[in-house]
Amino acid sequence: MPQTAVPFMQIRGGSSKGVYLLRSDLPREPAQRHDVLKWIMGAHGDPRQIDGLGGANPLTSKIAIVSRSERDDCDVDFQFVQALVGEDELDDSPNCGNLLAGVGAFALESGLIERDGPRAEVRVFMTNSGKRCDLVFATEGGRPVYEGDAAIDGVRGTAAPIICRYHDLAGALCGALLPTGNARDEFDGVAVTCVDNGMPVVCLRAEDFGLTGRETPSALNADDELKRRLESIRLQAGAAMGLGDVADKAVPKMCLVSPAENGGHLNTRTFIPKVCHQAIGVLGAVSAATATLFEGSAVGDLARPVHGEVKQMKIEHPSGHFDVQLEMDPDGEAAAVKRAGLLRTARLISRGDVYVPASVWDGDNHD
Ligand code: NQM
Repeated sequence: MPQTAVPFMQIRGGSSKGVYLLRSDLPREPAQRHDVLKWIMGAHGDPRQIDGLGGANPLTSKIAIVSRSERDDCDVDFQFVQALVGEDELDDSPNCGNLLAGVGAFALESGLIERDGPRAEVRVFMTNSGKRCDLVFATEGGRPVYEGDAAIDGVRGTAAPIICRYHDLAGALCGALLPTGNARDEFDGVAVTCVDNGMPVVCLRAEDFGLTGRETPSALNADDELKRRLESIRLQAGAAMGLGDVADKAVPKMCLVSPAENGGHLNTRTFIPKVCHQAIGVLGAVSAATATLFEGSAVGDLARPVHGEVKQMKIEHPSGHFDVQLEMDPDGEAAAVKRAGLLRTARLISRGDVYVPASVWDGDNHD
């Protein structure tokens, strides 16, 4: 039996890379779709993902599923799926602000939507979080412009800017900005602040683990005792955040915080959740910044204070810094962020067909 061809694009979205698919090109039935996605990525537990398109790292083992939105206030729906490296599992609970950056380009390139003029605004409904983000970027002849002068950490050179305007991030996955109900909790005797401002993140003090917070990701990845302690706290914090048993989930992320040293507001080393990020995730950065703003936060005193209703915060990470603009809600709970503005770039890398065995899917039963 011949294999089944599934059209795909591979796009660098922000500082991640993913396989972008139209929902209508995938099986309608969820269990079969799940199977097909695993085959597309080669995500059957092999950490090298040798039999698929996955890149053998959490940042390159990502999937975006896009469809036309039925909502009046959005143009397209975006579902993010993380193929867990080395595990025979997919996790569609978290969102990804990096892959999101490529969704507008994919929607135009695939003909899902059309835009005229020099600038497109694409309103994206993020199905993982039930929240909206508007992407604004340059276009020419109805296609995205990729070249430009915007630089983001974790990506060489420059590219055309994509402005990402997030709406209502608070409690995106856990239902509350402070999912445990507290600005500070303690697990295994370590003080933490658990926040969900677009991404569930547990913030800890690097010094509580005998670290400066400036260690390289490879040094931290080689520290088995640190990883064991973080995972023990993560399992307890995840349950306390209402996420249930998180052993096989990509959230919550674990963020070690220390004082900034390069003019920023705070310095971070983030585990996503078992491997240290070379930079920091987009929504992870928004949540980590927010964690420092609460009265009584476990990491508040490590951050340089910022004042005003619109807070520009510079989050340092292993390969540079990430600028977050937080527009605070003056009527909301302390540290409620009304809108977050972020700069990303994206680039179409390849497009074509990816093949799955016909015994897994014969190509029928799609929308
Ligand atoms: O936090 C890494 C990334 C991410 C996710 C991760 C992301 C986000 O760098 O919004 O972008 O936390 O797994 O792509």
